[in-house]
Amino acid sequence: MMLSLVVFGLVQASGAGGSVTGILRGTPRDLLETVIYLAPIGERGADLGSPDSLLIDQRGLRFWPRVVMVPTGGTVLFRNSDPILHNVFSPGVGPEFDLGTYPRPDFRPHTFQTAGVHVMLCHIHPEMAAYIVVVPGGQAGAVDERGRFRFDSVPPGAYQLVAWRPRRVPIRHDLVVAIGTATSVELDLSNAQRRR
Ligand SMILES: [Cu+2]
Repeated sequence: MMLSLVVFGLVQASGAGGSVTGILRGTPRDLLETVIYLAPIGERGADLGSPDSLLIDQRGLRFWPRVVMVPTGGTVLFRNSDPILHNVFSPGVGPEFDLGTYPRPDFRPHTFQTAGVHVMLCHIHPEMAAYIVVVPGGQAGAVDERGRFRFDSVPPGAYQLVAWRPRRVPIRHDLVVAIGTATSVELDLSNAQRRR
């Protein structure tokens, strides 16, 4: 099973900054479902430019990957790779939408303008679910199979580091980045409370 969690990478504009590295402690299942991101506190974040689009596959009656993060304005392509029909719809954080029902190998895009956690579902298979975490002005990080993550060339400023996963209260950690600083953070996912 692929354990790389976040397939979205943001290319920072060149310039001096600091780095934030760390490790998430948790079970393999915890790590598989977690996205981590840096959200600027207060002032609007640096302009991230137009993000590349990102793919979520419907395969084996599952959305894959199940959790992804995009900045505001990011586009996700939803592809059907199963030999049966699937549908894609969101009951809505912000506008509700329905991309319709379509066969393999079709795909349809959706651009996410509203920050928040968007739940994606299939009308045909109620057990299918994916989560799109839309963050304004944020930086997405990738978590490897041992829980390590890294953000480089982070512009100076105050940030909140957030580890998010479905059905849990997000773990948040405030930090300040200055030019040339290297910040290291350890977050314990087992402390995250269940959310009803
Ligand atoms: Cu389906």
